[in-house]
Amino acid sequence: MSEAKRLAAEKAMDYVEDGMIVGVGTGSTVAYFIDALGRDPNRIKGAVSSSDQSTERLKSHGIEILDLNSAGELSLYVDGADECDSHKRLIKGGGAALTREKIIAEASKQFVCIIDASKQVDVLGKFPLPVEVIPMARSLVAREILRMTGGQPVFRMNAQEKAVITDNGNVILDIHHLSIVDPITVEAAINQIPGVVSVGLFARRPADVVIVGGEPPQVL
Ligand code: ABF
Repeated sequence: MSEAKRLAAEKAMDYVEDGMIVGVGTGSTVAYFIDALGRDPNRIKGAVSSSDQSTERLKSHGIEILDLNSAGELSLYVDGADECDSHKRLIKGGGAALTREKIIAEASKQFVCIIDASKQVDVLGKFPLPVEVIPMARSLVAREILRMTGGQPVFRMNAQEKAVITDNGNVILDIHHLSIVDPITVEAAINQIPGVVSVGLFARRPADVVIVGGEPPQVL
């Protein structure tokens, strides 16, 4: 799949204009996009990054990192996704960067989502839905989500069996066994639970353009 990811990332370069500040997501597909930006790092004014991981890669190419508060509204945000439905609604957060990704998506006029075909689904929810949670609220949020959705919350651990800690110092619950037929309602309901920082459903603010990598790439 990595060739498809690379092809989607290359196609996203069509949306980059000289002098732009580009919002940059996280993940292996976005890594190809960062490398493409890095071929001519001075073409853009800089990037607003969604994660420490992307920040490092952008810096390694000599691309300036800008603060969203000073950048204002962005013209373009490019990011990957874990699942995408036919309405361009997404599940994101497999890389634990969902909160910053959501902030940048909201701050951007155009959100271009780059995926390979394996991410396309009819109904969202097969990929466990990530929810970023304030550590002290973990059990409360897990109980509420179970009651509300019937989905099974799992506390995300790393390979060393330690809690995954986000760039914001919080933890992640992954909600398994969901079939999300009304993503806007589910997004709003989970967001209402005290202790939830953000939910990895991008339904209220979906992608504007989806590029599915292939020969040729498909632009939806
Ligand atoms: C991030 O990277 C996400 O929100 C999503 O979890 C993931 C997609 O990863 P990849 O491009 O590595 O498949 O943007």
